[in-house]
Amino acid sequence: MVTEPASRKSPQLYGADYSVYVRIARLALLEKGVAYDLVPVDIFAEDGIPAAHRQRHPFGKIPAFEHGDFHLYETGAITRYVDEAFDGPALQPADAKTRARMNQIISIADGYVYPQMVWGLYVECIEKPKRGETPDEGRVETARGVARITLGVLAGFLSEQQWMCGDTLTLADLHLAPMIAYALEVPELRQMFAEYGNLGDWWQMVTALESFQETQPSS
Ligand SMILES: N[C@@H](CCC(=O)N[C@@H](CS)C(=O)NCC(=O)O)C(=O)O
Repeated sequence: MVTEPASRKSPQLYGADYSVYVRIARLALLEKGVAYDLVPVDIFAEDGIPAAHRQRHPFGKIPAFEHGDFHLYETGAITRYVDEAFDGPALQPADAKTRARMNQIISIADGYVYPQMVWGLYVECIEKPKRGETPDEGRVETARGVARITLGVLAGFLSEQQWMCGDTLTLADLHLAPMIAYALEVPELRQMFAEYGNLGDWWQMVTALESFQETQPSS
């Protein structure tokens, strides 16, 4: 976590460190070497979403982002902006086909990994029992099926390369990482994941990133 307040011109990221999407934005900022302030917002607070946050994000989600007088929400837009507006290593492939692949993987993460592997498996199988609630078996069964397809697809993208889009880290890896971190807390997902050696190799590289270690959720 960034502990020292960054300068006023530095970007402000509004959110909480447990959030998958806030972590994706933080990973991109850290990989670019951009100093930023993480401004705490708890959208699950008992008294509801703070009014000031609704101004920043009309849909009441996190993260929201500010760079000077430029305001932005939606994580994919934030990470692409961070990559393009700041110096540092490029996090998007220059080649049209590889960039399209990166965007495809980000869509797969948003469309299938987050709803099914985070909500359908992690929340149902880990979070709900912790709260004394019973998992919805139908929901878990659907999520299981999508997870199987997703892991096969991701392993396919990794064949013959280290990162999702070639030999360098891109926004696709950063978008998937916080989602996979929650999903791997589910024992049956860990078993499915272990069937693909290249996914395991990729995960080792992801978890070795300083940015990944620095953004571990605090609870
Ligand atoms: N499409 C949004 C999704 C953001 C999102 O779903 N954030 C979650 C936290 S990881 C959230 O704010 N959830 C609160 C809610 O759904 O009420 C993005 O890309 O930023």
